[in-house]
Amino acid sequence: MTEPSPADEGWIDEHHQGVRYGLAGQVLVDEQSAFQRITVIDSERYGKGLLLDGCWMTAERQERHYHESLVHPALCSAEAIERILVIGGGDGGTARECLRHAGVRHLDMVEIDGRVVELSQKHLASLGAGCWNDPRFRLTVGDGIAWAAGCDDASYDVVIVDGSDPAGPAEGLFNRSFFEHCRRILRPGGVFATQSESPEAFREVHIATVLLLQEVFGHADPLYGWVPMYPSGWWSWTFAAIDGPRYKKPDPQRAAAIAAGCEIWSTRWQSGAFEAMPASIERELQT
Ligand code: SPD
Repeated sequence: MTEPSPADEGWIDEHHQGVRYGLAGQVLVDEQSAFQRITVIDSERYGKGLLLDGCWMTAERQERHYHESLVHPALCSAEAIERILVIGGGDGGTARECLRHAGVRHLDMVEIDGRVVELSQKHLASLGAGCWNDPRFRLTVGDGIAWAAGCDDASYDVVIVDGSDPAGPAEGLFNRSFFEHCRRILRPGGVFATQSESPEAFREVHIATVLLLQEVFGHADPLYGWVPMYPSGWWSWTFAAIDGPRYKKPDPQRAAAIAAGCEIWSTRWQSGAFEAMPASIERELQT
């Protein structure tokens, strides 16, 4: 999928299918953890950024495109939002956005690589911001797939998967048995959300993920937006629920409470983003 992020005369690139997606900047940290290669960079355009196994994960001045899109359609639409599970999300951005919702009472974040958390806390502190010390937040460094398999039925109101691409430690975050556990551990009226790759640069994975979620949950729809540093820049997040596409109907009070603090997400943006399905993907999802 990609070469490990070579620093090439002041450029840091993700290589994907013969295309380079790069930022001008310098490498601050480049190390191998027990799970993956972790690279932290400082770029001119987007500030400090993180790559895992040579693939862009996030950057200080671009992360809101990704985290607001993943979190708010789910947190604004689940029947209740008292108990939240985030699988992955070691940079803290997803937890931070969840905890902006006053209705959240407890958030478990299960991240497989503790080194990603440590380096994010040190170099990308604005991503997690106050989440690390929020009394509602509990971090477990461990395997999110095993965590979901070990939970009681109906444990969470919202389950969010913030993993990397389906290779290495994140591979199991795209398969049927994992999704079935996510469905099982959702409370009635709950919502599931996952990043579901690019409809252009990861087209097959994207389509397979949406179809599988539709089969497992009964209702699942992708929302399309942009993360300019990712392959193709065009990205998707897919939401699923058992009792109907409730993720398309944000609660007006919850939406109003967070709207002013959002850079990308709004109810208007969200309705357009659910509608912005490319025609050929729509045909493929219908066959
Ligand atoms: N190709 C990149 C997919 C990355 C998804 N996760 C990003 C982590 C941000 N919290």
